[in-house]
Amino acid sequence: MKYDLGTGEEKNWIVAESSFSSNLLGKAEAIMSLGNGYMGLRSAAEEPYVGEVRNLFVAGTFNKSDVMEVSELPNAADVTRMNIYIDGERLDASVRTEDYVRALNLKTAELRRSFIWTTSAGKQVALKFRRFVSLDNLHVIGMQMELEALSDDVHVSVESGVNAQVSNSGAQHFFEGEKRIYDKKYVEMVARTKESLIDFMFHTVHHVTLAGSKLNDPFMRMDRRLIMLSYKGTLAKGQKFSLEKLTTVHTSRDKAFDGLTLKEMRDRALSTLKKCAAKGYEGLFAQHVQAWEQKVWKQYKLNIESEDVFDLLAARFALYHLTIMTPAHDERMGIAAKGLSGEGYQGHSFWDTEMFILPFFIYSNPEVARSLLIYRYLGLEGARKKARSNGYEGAMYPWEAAWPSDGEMAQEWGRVDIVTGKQTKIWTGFIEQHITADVAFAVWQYYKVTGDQAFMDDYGYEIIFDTARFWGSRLEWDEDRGQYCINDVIGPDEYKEHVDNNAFTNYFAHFNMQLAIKYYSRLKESDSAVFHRLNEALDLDQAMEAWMECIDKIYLPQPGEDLVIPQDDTYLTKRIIDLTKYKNQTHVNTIFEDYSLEQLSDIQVSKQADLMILFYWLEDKFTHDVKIANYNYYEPKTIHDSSLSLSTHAILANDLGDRQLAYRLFRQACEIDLGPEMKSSDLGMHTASIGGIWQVIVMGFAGMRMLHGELRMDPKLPEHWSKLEFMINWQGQRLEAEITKDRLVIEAMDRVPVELEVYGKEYRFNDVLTINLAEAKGERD
Ligand code: IFM
Repeated sequence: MKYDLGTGEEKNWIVAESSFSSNLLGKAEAIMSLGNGYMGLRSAAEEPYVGEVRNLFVAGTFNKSDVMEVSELPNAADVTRMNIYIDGERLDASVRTEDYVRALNLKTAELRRSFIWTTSAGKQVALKFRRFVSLDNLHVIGMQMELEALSDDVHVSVESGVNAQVSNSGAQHFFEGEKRIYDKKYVEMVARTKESLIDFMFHTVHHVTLAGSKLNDPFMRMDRRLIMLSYKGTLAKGQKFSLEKLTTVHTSRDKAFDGLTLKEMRDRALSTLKKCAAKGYEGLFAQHVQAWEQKVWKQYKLNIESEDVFDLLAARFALYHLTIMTPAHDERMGIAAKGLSGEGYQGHSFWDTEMFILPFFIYSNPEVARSLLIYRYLGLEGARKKARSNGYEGAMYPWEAAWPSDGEMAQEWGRVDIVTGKQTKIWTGFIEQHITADVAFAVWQYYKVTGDQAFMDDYGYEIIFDTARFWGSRLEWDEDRGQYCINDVIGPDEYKEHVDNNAFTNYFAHFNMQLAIKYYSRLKESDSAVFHRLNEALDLDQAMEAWMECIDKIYLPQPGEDLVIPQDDTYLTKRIIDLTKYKNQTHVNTIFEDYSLEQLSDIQVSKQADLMILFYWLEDKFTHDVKIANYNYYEPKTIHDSSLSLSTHAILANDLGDRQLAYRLFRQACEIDLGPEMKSSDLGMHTASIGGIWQVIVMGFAGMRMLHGELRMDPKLPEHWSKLEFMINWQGQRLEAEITKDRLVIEAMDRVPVELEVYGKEYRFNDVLTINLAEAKGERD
């Protein structure tokens, strides 16, 4: 991949590849994917290749392809494929290609591809492709193709339309739908998902010119799940064939279509397409670029001045993907672990959202954070269902969530066990339970940072109470310890299954119950309508008694003599092996070439941050020395096989004072998707890691944190950064910060007083605060 192709205005905005390899298609398809949160379009080339993955996902349109499968986002019809022939020979960029460049411009969210191709008979053409998925009108996909003849007498044939002959790795989600072409140009394809019965409507129109003259009356072809129009003509040297293709995608899940008949939806969708056709690619693109400027680049205002251009590009890459992965338009939808960029994890939401992505939105765009938390509120239905079916009370959030009412969506069978040759059972959906406390924690964070009381009254308290009810019923009394334990779980470190008292889980469950106790007391005292409503619905008086009985008796693993906290009851008793080979691996999961998951359970090896994430989020519960001792103990045993690991370790390393290591880990976190490992993103983007990049920059290097409701900033920029600029929202007000080597300047944009702690000293300001960092640090030390 190339990150230095952008020059002038485009400097640090271009993610590109400068050669074509048909063996390594997945990387560019995923990291250059386009989208707007409503839909995500993987950037497969127009002309098809073996091994490509052509995906178009529409958020929230989950469907179950058969009874043995879990609900997943169906791969919608392919509107980008074109069959391109030059003198009857199929275009194939893997041979006789020069000057190949495929580039994603992060600023304009446009994908461009250009190259020169020579046919086997020696005729040459220059091709240029452009594509965007509009952030202005979420239903629109714009495409352009231009072919210039570099030889004389070049015969061009291009077939383009809507191809619904697609599947999710073979699973077919759609009934064959109705197909229609209006006025020989407006293509319409309708398809309905087989189980969830969601109607999809695809509308496409082409505008084609040959040597400047419009080409009408294409040859029209309809086949099973396919509509294709073909345009042909002959070009003299220097003449051009241009094709503009505009597509709209709508579904019956669209809120704007609520209550409409299929006919009405189709008519509306078709009329949207006609309006788009009147604006053309350039008109629609200009509106799209404007939307990116306003809603993303101006809104988030993130800037890094660094000796290494990669740092700023990586930050922008993160903002780009955070925008396109997030269904901000609809609170019934969550963020998928791979966003809308690949089939991995089937479009399901994990704790990745609450712990890795949501902090970005809480601080940068609270409205979106609110919508993502309402998704969890709506998910209480599925969470209660899961609790009941497991014999617990309250709300037990699914490890993998799809449509809010679905409940648990995790698959049951996974990779091959190299010892038995059978598929390994995936236990996460049954016993990775910390997600329930993670959701409650996220609600609390949102509340403390935004002060959004209406959200708490309408949604937040209910989540906190009902998750605490779950933990109340989940705790098990341990006679020997004389304490309540949480047995048989998987903690964040998924290489340890069926463990008792995973420290992260226990501390978070405790935190969740403590919150419930605090809010119960506060609400009861207020004697408010909210209290009475929730008390009646959830029997809080009784739950409170149970919480009070347990809260001080929950077992919270403590540091031993060496200050090491046991990650779970047995971790420290397991054997230690030399992990050098796996620590130095170039791609993840190589340990499974030597060990089965069951065997890993007996080794002190961790997949990802576990205690470290506990130290990060509940920082005041542990001393600096304890954090250091545990970092030194566990990091060497952590092989970062999960993309969720590196960003947390980078923040911790920075907190603990190792700035070089922190930067190195930050860089590695950025390279999970942007790095040289060409297969890492095949199944889609690592969205948690993308959220983690923002966290390392703002919560790590800028040292911005909220503790006990107080705002703090302890900057520790990497040595080679001369400036960091960013914004956050704090208690409803936008703050804009600039950190240089020696100064912190922070401005309260609404001129409302803010209290801020910097290196242990309290400041209060309501306009612009300037702090000399060396002095402030000196005073503290
Ligand atoms: O949620 C993560 C988990 O922590 C590690 N395995 C992948 C999941 C989805 O990203």
